[in-house]
Amino acid sequence: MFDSTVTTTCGYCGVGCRLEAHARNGKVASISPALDGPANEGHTCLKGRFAHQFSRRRDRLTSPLIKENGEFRIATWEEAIHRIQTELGRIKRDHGPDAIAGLASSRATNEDCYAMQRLMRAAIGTNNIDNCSRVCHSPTSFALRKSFGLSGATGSFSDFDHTDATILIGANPTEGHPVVGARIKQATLRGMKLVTIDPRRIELADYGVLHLSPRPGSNAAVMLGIAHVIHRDGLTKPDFIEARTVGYDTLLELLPQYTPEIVEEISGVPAADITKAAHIYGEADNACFSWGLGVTEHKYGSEVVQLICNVALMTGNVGRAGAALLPLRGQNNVQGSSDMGALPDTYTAYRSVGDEGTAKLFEDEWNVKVPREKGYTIPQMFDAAVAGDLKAMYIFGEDVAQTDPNTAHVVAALENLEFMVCQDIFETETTRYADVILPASSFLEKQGTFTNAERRVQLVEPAITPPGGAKTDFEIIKLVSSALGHELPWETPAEAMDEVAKLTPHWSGISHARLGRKGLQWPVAPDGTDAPILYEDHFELPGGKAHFAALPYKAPGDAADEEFPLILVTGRRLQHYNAGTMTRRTGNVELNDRDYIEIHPDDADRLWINDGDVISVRSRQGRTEITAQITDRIERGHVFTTFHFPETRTNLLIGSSSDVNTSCPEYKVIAVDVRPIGEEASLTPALASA
Ligand SMILES: Nc1nc2c(c(=O)[nH]1)N[C@H]1C(S)=C(S)[C@@H](COP(=O)(O)OP(=O)(O)OC[C@H]3O[C@@H](n4cnc5c(=O)[nH]c(N)nc54)[C@H](O)[C@@H]3O)O[C@H]1N2
Ligand SMILES: Nc1nc2c(c(=O)[nH]1)N[C@H]1C(S)=C(S)[C@@H](COP(=O)(O)OP(=O)(O)OC[C@H]3O[C@@H](n4cnc5c(=O)[nH]c(N)nc54)[C@H](O)[C@@H]3O)O[C@H]1N2
Ligand code: SF4
Ligand SMILES: [Mo]
Repeated sequence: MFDSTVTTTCGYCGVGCRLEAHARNGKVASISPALDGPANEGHTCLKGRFAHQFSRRRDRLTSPLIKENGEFRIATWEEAIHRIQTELGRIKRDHGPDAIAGLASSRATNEDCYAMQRLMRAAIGTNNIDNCSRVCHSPTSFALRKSFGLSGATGSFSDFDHTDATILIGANPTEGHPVVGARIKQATLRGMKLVTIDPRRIELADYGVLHLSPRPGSNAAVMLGIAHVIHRDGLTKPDFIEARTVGYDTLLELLPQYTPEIVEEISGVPAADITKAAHIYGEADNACFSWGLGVTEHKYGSEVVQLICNVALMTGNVGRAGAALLPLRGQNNVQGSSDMGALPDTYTAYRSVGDEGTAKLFEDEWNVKVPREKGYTIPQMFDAAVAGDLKAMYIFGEDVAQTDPNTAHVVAALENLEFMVCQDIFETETTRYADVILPASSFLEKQGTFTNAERRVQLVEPAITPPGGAKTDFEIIKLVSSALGHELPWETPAEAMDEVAKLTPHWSGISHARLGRKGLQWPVAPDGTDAPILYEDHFELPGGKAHFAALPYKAPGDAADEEFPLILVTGRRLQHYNAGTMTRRTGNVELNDRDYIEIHPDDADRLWINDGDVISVRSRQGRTEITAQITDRIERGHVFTTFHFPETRTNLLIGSSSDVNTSCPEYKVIAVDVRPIGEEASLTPALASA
């Protein structure tokens, strides 16, 4: 019935489901779950299983495009590469390498991202390279490194199968990570006590023993309140604290200020519920934490992750099966793109670009001089482009004009560049501003590896070939690098991974041949032993000890007032994926064909809004129009929407407030004014007002 079947890894979310992709007549005919996939154990969600028709859509990019007199025309690969060589060469000569910046795609493979950062560092000569983790879980990465040492989950999804209690905060896995969502449901049926913390009553709240609805941006107070009760009621593990941590005393000085009553005032969560949550977690033999963007995409997102780590350390819930911290990383390879050094301040495995030994290691391998100064983060790139300091960008697999905050600012930045290259599988909001568009390959058409949210490096295999004249990302990056004068010496992605293994201690035991059907969780020793559980006997910080962080609650960057009385939270829905370039081109669009904004029945009544009305949403930053959905899953005073459809331009509403340590945007707290259209007639249109 099928011409061929390959076992591969899903290219949507960070769960990393293993899939069997069946092809017929050069197309993907169907996809089924791999029964032995360690993260999915025979399950998938509707994206992994059914959302593959995008791969042969007529509007796939199948040849390079070059902009001439404002219009794109079809070009040959030679013309496109020549144009890139000439323009980037000129800009580097005239303005220096730091006038050029690149983005690596967290949707693409480790090998693609490793090649991209080498291109930027070795062929161009700049550390101006970043990836989508910046707007997603960079706060998680920062905090886990500060508290424990390594940038990754401390355990595996299987920890949910034998833990006694889990606090799930700021994540909605039945929509964002459905296979993990189902695993959490199963765990509750077996008796695991689940506490959900989310301003919205997410589906999993119905499976838990307790649901807390904090005001958006008040997670820090909730975590400090839980720590307060754990200490006050003697639920700590003093032996663990003594033997394996430092800094507890400073935390203790802070905790008296966070009684459950004070936390209730800040967060709106009843004091009794704070106490109850602390007891559920603190009394369990083994307990887990899991979190998502409701924690990270805030002004103090990285600090909240440190406060979560505190609670785990106080109770000794780290370094054992069933006692894990499991951030639900977003894109299929956002863990990997960062591990590969596609970041402005680190090489592979988060080793600093300023570290002489590390820089020398790469210089010797690549035979070029590399810069020691940190490069621009994504928001710094846009600021520099607006200021005229950044002249060119090479954007690989990221739709910044739709997904980054403050769309008007992003568009101004892209318009101000002298030259821009986009490498994608479709034309997007971002490719409009490109000078050259390079047609690339989706996860169904290439070979390499993705690293999931459990640090598991898994193989990706092509089920079909790239359409028309499209090439794999790996081939394209090699072509561009070579045109810029730096040959990437690998024939295959497997050879690129061998270079990573050679230069990266935690990856030294990884090779494509060794990954097999189940992958390996880094760190992997030279003999191939991997690490499902981190920190069993020491933390990866000086002295082997974990660090408590004494960080007080601080108010979020935006707040409701008379002019903007409601708080908008943005996030995701099951049927669509981020920019939606892929899922909007599949049957999923029949299930959900637009963004809509959730509003509580009382607010809707008060504002004269009916279910299904297209309403006006205005923030301090901009304005847009979205269809209303009336639901009591959301609290009074809050509204919720997504960013999956370009027509909505949700991110016109988002300002520039961001995490204090990592500049992850505050996508989750935006004060807005919402009203029926018509009352708005006198206001200026969206882009103009932004
Ligand atoms: N179907 C689908 N799946 C996806 C994606 C997709 O677009 N669609 N995207 C992928 C990506 S890139 C990512 S990063 C993940 C994201 O997965 P999640 O982290 O689950 O994503 P969100 O829906 O953005 O936000 C999670 C929850 O945070 C809550 N929240 C907001 N503010 C606060 C707060 O102050 N406190 C608390 N406690 N909660 C708050 C929101 O109400 C929301 O329910 O999903 C991945 N999977
Ligand atoms: N308002 C609001 N905005 C948000 C968020 C939010 O919660 N609220 N969440 C943020 C988060 S967590 C994230 S991760 C970002 C995601 O933002 P993006 O990274 O921009 O979104 P994606 O849809 O994941 O994909 C990016 C692009 O990669 C292309 N692509 C997919 N696969 C490949 C491939 O193999 N090769 C190439 N070359 N291209 C490929 C797609 O066509 C798409 O254009 O959005 C952020 N934006
Ligand atoms: S849960 Fe995530 S990895 Fe698994 S099939 Fe769905 S989108 Fe793919
Ligand atoms: Mo993400």
